[in-house]
Amino acid sequence: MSGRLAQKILEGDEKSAARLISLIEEGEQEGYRELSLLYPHTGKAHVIGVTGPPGAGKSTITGKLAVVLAKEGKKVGVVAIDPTSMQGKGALLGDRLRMKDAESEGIFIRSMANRGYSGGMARATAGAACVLEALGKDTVIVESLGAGQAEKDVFYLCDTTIIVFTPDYGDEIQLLKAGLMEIGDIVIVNKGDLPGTAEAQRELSICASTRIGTDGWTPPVLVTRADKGEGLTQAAKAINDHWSFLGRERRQQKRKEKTRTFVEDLVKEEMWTRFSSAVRGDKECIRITEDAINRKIDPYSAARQIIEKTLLTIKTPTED
Ligand SMILES: Nc1nc2c(ncn2[C@@H]2O[C@H](COP(=O)(O)OP(=O)(O)OP(=O)(O)O)[C@@H](O)[C@H]2O)c(=O)[nH]1
Ligand SMILES: [Mg+2]
Repeated sequence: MSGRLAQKILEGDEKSAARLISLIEEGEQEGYRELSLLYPHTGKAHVIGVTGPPGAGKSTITGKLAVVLAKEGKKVGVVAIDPTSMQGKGALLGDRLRMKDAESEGIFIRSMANRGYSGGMARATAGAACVLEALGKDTVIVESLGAGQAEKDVFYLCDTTIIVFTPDYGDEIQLLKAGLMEIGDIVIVNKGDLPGTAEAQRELSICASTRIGTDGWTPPVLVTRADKGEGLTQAAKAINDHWSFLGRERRQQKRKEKTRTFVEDLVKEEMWTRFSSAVRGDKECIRITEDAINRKIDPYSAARQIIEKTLLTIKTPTED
């Protein structure tokens, strides 16, 4: 175990932090070894999630909020999961552009690719947040598209989650809205310059007041005009209020539950990875599946036979 990167990160070296995040993103075992050395140094930072539908203004809000919070004296780091980064570097540059104020303030920003796999994203994001904290950040903002379960998993890791909507969301977003409202601690109606803003705020306030799984916190519904930087001081205040509301006890409780879920998810993910690599190309497993296709056996028995056969042969992946 080298620990060289970990050591440099703890000394505040940003290049090493960027390097380690890349290793984690690529799923390299070496990255996880370094991360394990950082983990004991973390757990105190305020992790803030910013989510919502595509184009709602998440990056603009994230960049401007980062600046407001930094001006309050916080040490801010940003992780942005880019929904379109699979198409190349353009989108990452787009994020850069939207967060240029933050970047010029010296705020550490890291864009990560959304590789389209579930679970892996939460794993990489949690890792990146941990690296930023080890680097000395006390406030970490995570931006991600709030669409599928994988994206939602990312927010299991946040202390405060902000949901960004716009006044022009259509009916198709109703379900998404309901799902997102469950995890939101602060709701923002961005693009307050568009018609329908007051109505959207009213409607979302009703949703917020009936939030499921209520912990005594009613999510405030704020209006912003992020491109002009309007409303972000209030948003920062809401973030600070929520942090105070959580206090030590609620925060610990929330993290306890989230860490438990996260560990379970990692077990599921890793089990599945190991299981599928054991099954892949295995002649007997292929034969069992074919028997099910030809109705020689039923699919339930086929699945059981494959599991029983494979469990004995699953190996620990080699470290390098
Ligand atoms: N009219 C208006 N446009 C805004 C406002 N805030 C952001 N925008 C614009 O909306 C567009 C999308 O903003 P982003 O910040 O990239 O939105 P996003 O949610 O991060 O987008 P994705 O990450 O691609 O889902 C950009 O062109 C912004 O300039 C606003 O308050 N009003
Ligand atoms: Mg964005």
